Amino acid sequence: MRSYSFCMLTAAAALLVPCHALSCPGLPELSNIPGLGGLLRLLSKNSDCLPISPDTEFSDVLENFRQRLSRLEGALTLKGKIAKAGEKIIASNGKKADFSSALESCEKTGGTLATPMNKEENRAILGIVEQYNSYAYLGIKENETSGQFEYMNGTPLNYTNWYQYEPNGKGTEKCVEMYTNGNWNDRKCNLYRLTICEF
Ligand SMILES: *[C@@H]1O[C@H](CO)[C@@H](O)[C@H](O)[C@H]1NC(C)=O
Ligand SMILES: *[C@@H]1O[C@H](CO)[C@@H](O)[C@H](O)[C@H]1NC(C)=O
Ligand SMILES: [Ca+2]
Repeated sequence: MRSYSFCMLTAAAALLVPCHALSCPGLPELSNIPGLGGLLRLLSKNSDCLPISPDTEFSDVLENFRQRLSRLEGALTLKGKIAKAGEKIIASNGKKADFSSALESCEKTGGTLATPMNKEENRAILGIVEQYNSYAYLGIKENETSGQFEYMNGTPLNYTNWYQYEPNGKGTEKCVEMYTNGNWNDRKCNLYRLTICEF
């Protein structure tokens, strides 16, 4: 059972990501929120997300909605509940889970496990790790055949922040956790770690 605030975060995040991402799997659930379904459908038809419709009333509504989301985002950021890094929004449901359950709960809400691809994103994820004072799994896995760590879609890493002498698991530690200092450690996948998603 996902919390209401986590769903709202997902809804907010969905409106802040580019339109092409609006067809992601978690979104049908959002259509059940009164008023939001229609708005999302309208947004996704509009390739550049701008209210170019001559219907000014609708663009007023949209503008108002965007401003409210922006304030909501500000409030949540201030409380350390979400973090922003470029286009990414990083958020946690505060639950600890093994790697596959954590990944699943992120994907169910239209995101994926937080995957730091540069210093700024690593810093944003670390902010959530610090907030909950708990290690978290990252969206990075060891390739079964090559033994190299890679993103969930199989592409090679272009940024790493390993702790000294890591990774050291050599095939026995196929997942990656973030320490409370932001460094990474390869680790077994069946431990309980904070779920942090990106949207
Ligand atoms: C790695 O690639 C991603 C996506 O292309 C990009 O957002 C990120 O900034 C890159 N990281 C570095 C350290 O160049
Ligand atoms: C593992 O790496 C090999 C070669 O680098 C690649 O062909 C293969 O698709 C990767 N496997 C997975 C599961 O990503
Ligand atoms: Ca290790």
